[in-house]
Amino acid sequence: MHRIEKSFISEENQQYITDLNKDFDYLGEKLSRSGLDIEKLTDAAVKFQIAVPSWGTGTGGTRFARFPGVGEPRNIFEKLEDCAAINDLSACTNSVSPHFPWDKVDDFSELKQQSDAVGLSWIAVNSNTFQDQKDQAHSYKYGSLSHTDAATRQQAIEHNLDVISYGQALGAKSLTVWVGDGSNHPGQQHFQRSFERYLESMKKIYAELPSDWEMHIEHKMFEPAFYSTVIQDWGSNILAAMELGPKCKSLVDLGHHAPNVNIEMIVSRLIQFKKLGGFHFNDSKYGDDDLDSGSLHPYQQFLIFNELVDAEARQQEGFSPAYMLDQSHNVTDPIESLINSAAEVQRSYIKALLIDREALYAHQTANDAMMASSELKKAFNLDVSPILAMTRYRAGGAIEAIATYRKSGYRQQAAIKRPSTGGNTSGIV
Ligand code: LRH
Ligand code: MN
Ligand code: MN
Repeated sequence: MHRIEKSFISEENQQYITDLNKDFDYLGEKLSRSGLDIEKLTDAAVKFQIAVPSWGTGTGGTRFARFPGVGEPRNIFEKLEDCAAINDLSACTNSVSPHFPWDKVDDFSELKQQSDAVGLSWIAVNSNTFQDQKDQAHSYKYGSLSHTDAATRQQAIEHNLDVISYGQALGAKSLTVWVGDGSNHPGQQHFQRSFERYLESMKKIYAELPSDWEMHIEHKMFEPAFYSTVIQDWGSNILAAMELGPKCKSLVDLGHHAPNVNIEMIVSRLIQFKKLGGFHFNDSKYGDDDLDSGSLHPYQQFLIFNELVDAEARQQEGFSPAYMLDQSHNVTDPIESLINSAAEVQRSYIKALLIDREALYAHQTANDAMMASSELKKAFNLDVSPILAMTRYRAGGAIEAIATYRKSGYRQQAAIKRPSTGGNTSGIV
């Protein structure tokens, strides 16, 4: 497996470290005036990790076209290789979330060995019953876990059970279920009956969940179904999660809501009822655009982290969400987008740690809207880049991750080693 040498990264860091030390010290001094300890914040940033989606390492595409980049990974081992490069540089992406059967694996122990060797673990295995696979007995055209036909539902249930066993072989601890089930025409589907069938199928999967696993349900408002979806929103999601039991929680993909929906408030509700399972981070302008995290709405992302940090500070029971990226990269090098996006999510976390919670609570109690929102803005407006860069440096990553990646020639070498197959290796159509 090709790695970006540690020695290369540390040599590159040499040209930036003097300036970084100055910026870090200056920021440390500034923060200390507000009673904040930059070392504590840096320790928190070092601990913050977000998983990379295996499917994000290839160029995405739309239903109109896909424009493949050079040196794209052609299989799960090459995707793992790219994930290692992302983690080596970003130092905050130490796990991978695989998707089956997009990730075809003949020998799980070999894959596990390789991931152990590069210091990556596997979390949240994803099932796929939203597409038909070659040689599949029953089609998912009219749904999977909620299909009107029992044999089709059974096939979808068995696939999820297979995915759990793949996850066990890799040491994963949760199953994420997103179904495309829904309808395109009013009247096409009986809303209650389809939800009942979905719940009945999910109960069978839940019953087989290993005792130390969680099951995460992902809701999505539309696409591929354009009139209704069975798990349309967080309401249907939490109802299903409550019906299934304590090991079932909701997963929030930021792109799966109507524009302008108050996602941070959804997050707060899920936390309150111990139902926040995890996130698929991305950004969006219109729908499930899967744009780079923080590229459009960094304030919204920060407000979500305000809720998360609040729950962390209050040590809320049942709070341990899994953080993952879920993006589609159409015009950028996926490795660069994933490095950058991971850092943008980490940035939101660190900024949320700057909020003076006691002051905020006091403004809330006093109904002082101006001061309460100013408290948030004060944290958001502070540039914490030196903390992020120092975190990478101390954890063995690259101070200037994108510049170092480009200079390493990783993509050029991948282009030689991985000649294009012309096919779609990311699995995204
Ligand atoms: C659906 C989704 C879900 C899938 C992934 C590829 O839009 O967000 O998480 O598994 O995209
Ligand atoms: Mn998703
Ligand atoms: Mn999506």
